[in-house]
Amino acid sequence: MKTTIHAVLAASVMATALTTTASAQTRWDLATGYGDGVHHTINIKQFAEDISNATNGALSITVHSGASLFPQGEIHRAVRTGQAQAGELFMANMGNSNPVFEIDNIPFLASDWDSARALWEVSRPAVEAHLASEGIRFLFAVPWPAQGIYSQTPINTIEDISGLRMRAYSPMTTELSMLLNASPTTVQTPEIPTAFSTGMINSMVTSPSTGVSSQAWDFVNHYTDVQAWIPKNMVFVNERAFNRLSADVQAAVLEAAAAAETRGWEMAIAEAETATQRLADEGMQISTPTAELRSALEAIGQEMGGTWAAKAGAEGISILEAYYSR
Ligand code: PCA
Repeated sequence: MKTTIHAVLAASVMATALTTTASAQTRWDLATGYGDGVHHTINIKQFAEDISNATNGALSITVHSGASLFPQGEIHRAVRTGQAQAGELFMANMGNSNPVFEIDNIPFLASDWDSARALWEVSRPAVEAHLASEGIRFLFAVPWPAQGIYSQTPINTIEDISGLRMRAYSPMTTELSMLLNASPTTVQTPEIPTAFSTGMINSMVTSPSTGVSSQAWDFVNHYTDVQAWIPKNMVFVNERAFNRLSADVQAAVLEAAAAAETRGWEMAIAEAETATQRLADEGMQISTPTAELRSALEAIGQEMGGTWAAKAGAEGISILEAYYSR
């Protein structure tokens, strides 16, 4: 009889232990608007896998790519309200919350990798603080390769852009397009092929990565590699969801985030070359901008920088000062 009671007790203790282990397993959904082929999504999937391995599965993150859980325009709200625990967003898409998120969309402010890193270093604390004020914890940011112009005809001067129906992906690209006397239409990456094939757009400014993922060669023949700016995507998590994790799991998330940021920058740098080569292999004409085009675009960049600084106020000015005095 005694043994039986012991056996029953042991069994119930074990059952409790198992339940505890099972309930310690947390599942997060991570929403992104970008497809599986781009380096951002590949990197995020690796991030999720690193966390699962480091925590023995205590935190498992499902990556919902290609806007399959939320469209790009809803990811910020979804993470803020906890409908999705985590998300990835093009940083400048949060320009309505604060202009600081748009700093990496100013043409020619930081258009090589070293400058982009320096700009990120000085703007990161403000980005983190603004997200924190909304109950969102920043995890990591990864760039796109520098942005160039896709068009059906060669772009030698700024006048060649005038009148084009140009895709925009953010308020800053809309502003740029208007300053170029083109007509902007906002189109998210999954809709690029349809926007071209229906004639809604006949040109765009984006990276070689997005040119490849949208198979730009089906619609345009020219890529002018102006390297105008290096924008970033950021990955973030609802702060309450993060706080519910044990200290060990939190540490694993932060460690995987730091690794993802380092890896993501390396992937973007490699991608700038391989994706540009792919555009050429698919028959596109790749050209560097003429001096005339470059200086006209730089003048527009200056103007946009001034508009941005006026919007961003003291915080923006101090970030720019820190950037210029590096
Ligand atoms: N690709 C994204 C953002 C910047 C980029 O290179 C897009 O075109 O929407």
